[in-house]
Amino acid sequence: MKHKLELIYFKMRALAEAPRLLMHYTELDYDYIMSWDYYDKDWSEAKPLVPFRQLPMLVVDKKHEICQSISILTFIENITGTNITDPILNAKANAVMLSAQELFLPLNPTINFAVGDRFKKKREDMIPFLTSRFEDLDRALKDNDAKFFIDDTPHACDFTVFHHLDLSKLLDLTLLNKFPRLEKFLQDIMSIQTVKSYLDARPKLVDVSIEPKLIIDGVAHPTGVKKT
Ligand SMILES: N[C@@H](CCC(=O)N[C@@H](CS)C(=O)NCC(=O)O)C(=O)O
Repeated sequence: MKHKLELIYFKMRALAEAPRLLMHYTELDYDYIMSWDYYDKDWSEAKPLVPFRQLPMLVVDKKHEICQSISILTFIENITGTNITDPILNAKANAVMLSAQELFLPLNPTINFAVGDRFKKKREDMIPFLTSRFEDLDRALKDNDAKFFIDDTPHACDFTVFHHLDLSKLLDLTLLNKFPRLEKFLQDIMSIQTVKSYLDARPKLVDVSIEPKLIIDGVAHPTGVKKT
């Protein structure tokens, strides 16, 4: 059954990214809608209307509101048949996904919003944590001996890892140098044609640490929850 899918979010490269990557990989049609266009309200007024008062949210068939990025990913896997049915492998995939998701804070807000000395301080503070988590992810890939974290096709956990590793390059381009297996993983994801097309077309995130902006349809918009 084909569903109508509307992904509601903001001007940020953060938690909507893995769901978008998975939807492009599985070639699912969806509309990406800014919260102010969906609700026709500022975020402060829209927030109380969202079931868990944060975004992203996936609206299915104009009726079902699915919050929490991981629930959105799980739903997409289930409707596209890319879910992992083996309970052990499914649990292992979840461990990878949740371990990557823990990188959200402080990585994503720092890249999308922090500037100047605040950016530098946050970068310095988080590098030990990022490095240690990268070691774990690197080991998980090596131990697994497959192209991706579970097998030779990417799943939600792979796109979650991809998003955070990819974002870390905007924090410090050299961070992943010590992890050639993770770099290879990034290349393998980026070389999937449907994913590559999305990555090439998505809004570019520029002026990180100075005045972060997304280039949407050729226009630079400050990152954030406000209509510009
Ligand atoms: N655990 C949630 C976190 C969602 C979240 O932190 N959303 C942020 C943007 S990335 C948000 O809605 N910020 C606006 C607010 O909290 O008012 C998920 O994975 O979806």
